[in-house]
Amino acid sequence: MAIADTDTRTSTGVLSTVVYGARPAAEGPGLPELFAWVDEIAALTQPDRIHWVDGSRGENELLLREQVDEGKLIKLNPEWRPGSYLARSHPSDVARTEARTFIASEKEIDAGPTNNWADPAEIRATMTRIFTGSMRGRTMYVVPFSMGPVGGPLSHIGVQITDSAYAVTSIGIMTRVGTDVVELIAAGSPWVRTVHSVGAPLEPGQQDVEWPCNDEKYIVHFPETLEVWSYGSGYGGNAILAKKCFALRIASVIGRDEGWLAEHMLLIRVISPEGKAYHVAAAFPSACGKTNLAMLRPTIPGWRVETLGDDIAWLRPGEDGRLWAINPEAGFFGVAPGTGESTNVTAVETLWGNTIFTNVALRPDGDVWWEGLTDEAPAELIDWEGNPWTPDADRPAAHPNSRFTVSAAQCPQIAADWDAPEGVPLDAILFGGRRATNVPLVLEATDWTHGVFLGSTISSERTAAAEGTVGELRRDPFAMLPFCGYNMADYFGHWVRVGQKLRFDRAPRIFQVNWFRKGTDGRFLWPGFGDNARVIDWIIRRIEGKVPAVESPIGRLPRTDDLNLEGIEVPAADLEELFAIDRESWLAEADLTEEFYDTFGDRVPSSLRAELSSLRYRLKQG
Ligand code: GTP
Ligand code: SPV
Ligand code: MN
Repeated sequence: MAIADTDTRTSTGVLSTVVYGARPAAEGPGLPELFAWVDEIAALTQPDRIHWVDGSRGENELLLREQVDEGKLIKLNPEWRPGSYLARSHPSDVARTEARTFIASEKEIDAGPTNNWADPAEIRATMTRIFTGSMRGRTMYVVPFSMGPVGGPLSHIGVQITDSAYAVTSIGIMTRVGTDVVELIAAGSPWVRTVHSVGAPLEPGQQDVEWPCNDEKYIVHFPETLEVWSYGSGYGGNAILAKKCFALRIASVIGRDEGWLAEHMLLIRVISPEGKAYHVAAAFPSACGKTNLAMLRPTIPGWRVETLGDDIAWLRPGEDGRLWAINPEAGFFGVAPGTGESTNVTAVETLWGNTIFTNVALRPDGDVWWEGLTDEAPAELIDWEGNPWTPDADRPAAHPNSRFTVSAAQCPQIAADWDAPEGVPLDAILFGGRRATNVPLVLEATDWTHGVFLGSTISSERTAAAEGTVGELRRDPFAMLPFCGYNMADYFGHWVRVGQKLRFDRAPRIFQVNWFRKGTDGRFLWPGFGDNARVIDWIIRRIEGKVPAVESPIGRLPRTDDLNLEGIEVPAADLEELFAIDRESWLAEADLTEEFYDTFGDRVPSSLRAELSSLRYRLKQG
């Protein structure tokens, strides 16, 4: 059934009625399959209505207005934050739920020890059971989307079925939604099927809640049939299935089979004082600084950064022997806390309007606030759970994983060609994590294989982006632990093989960085944020062959004199500590790496085992 809306924005000023939600009137051999699938899901989930999303502005406005009317979104004061909304989730539904995320590959070994495996036939039966009638009393939206520019050579398309209007409006920001995708499907392009239900059917007359969800949650991926089924959560990566579920878990499997890489990486263009452009991708775990680096404002004169992407990059070896990258997304789903004028002014400017905020605090004047937006908290707020809050409260006003959803095009330093279908050629890849100890500020790999070894050994302290104990150190190779759709040891091997397809003198150089090393007194040793440009500056001088590096057992380090520290005060002792290598701790890390590798049995590439042996050898040498 279609929804009629009265559109007052016609040029003549005359009221006209626009109808949204109708099945697209496309034609082509691919359509019967799409229509049959939608019918099949509707028969299973039994929604009251089906709404085909066309991605138009008018439709988006209608969906937002409906959510406000239903009490699911709060419209922010347009004087401060035009076109913007606040959503408050259920307190139990605030982050990705890794324990409830499954890879249902035919063979358990293909999911590997780092994923929760589910038997596809068994879990399909479970999905059929829990999705039966799960959309009763609700609208089922059909959202055709493209990851990457529609029809681009590196792009992939999919359809999400969902009973959450919040998800629809979020997907509208994060991906390219529209009828042109249906036309590609009609013409026979392959597409990924994703199904999402918050798992909260409404009985006739039953009052809906602000944030419907279910205590029982399932995020299930079928890599062989390119399907995602997500149940019970309305939040972030659990509900915007194009993001982690498709663009990382499913896409990593497609990439394995087709010879490319789907990565949890930001993507930037760095322009040197000489005007030369370099492209850098960086993989850091969730809430470890990707959005911040993606929007870097260098504190050293002459340097500029253009944003290309902040969370996901798809990398493909080109005919020219270089590694080409696109950002498949169209928006940012960024961490709010810690985002402020002094840390990420670009993000603050990006969020001027047209933004959906989730789980941040509400100001009395109808604007939003979160920890770190300003140095001082407003005297009065409504916290993320809807309760009155004052600065003397002993809890944060915004949830630590509260986020903003905003179009990439709104970023003031977005690259003019950020959505170029062919992408950009990479000059450097950075791997990082949140490490209070051991890992130096920056380290250069000796070659591709050593770089892959570094990526495979990344550990990071847990953050609020997923359920679990914040601060606990865990392995997060390539920042992909929660996002790799297949056996991670095979994934390491795939990285090695992709390197072999690149021309050795054109492959991106690989570095490890750590903005989070702390002194014994618990404070960060490195100022971070805009000053991270100083590290990028060294990296680019290395690429240009302009500075020598110091060999160390773990990789190549800068001579401290080569770091541009003009204008900042980093005490000499801090600088020394930032690069200190404690052989005993590194030998202990090597033991842990071996233990980690052993969990994969004999599937870890022998070249990485060899890297581990050489590392130990170098560490034991005087
Ligand atoms: P996801 O969206 O979860 O993938 O996170 P992300 O990797 O994009 O992390 P983001 O840039 O949002 O940063 C997360 C937190 O780390 C924020 O609170 C930032 O303020 C903080 N952060 C980012 N960069 C730095 C840095 O250079 N130094 C320090 N100390 N903190 C940083
Ligand atoms: C992350 O956790 O890495 C995110 C947020 O980017 S989510 O989309 O919820 O996965
Ligand atoms: Mn992320």
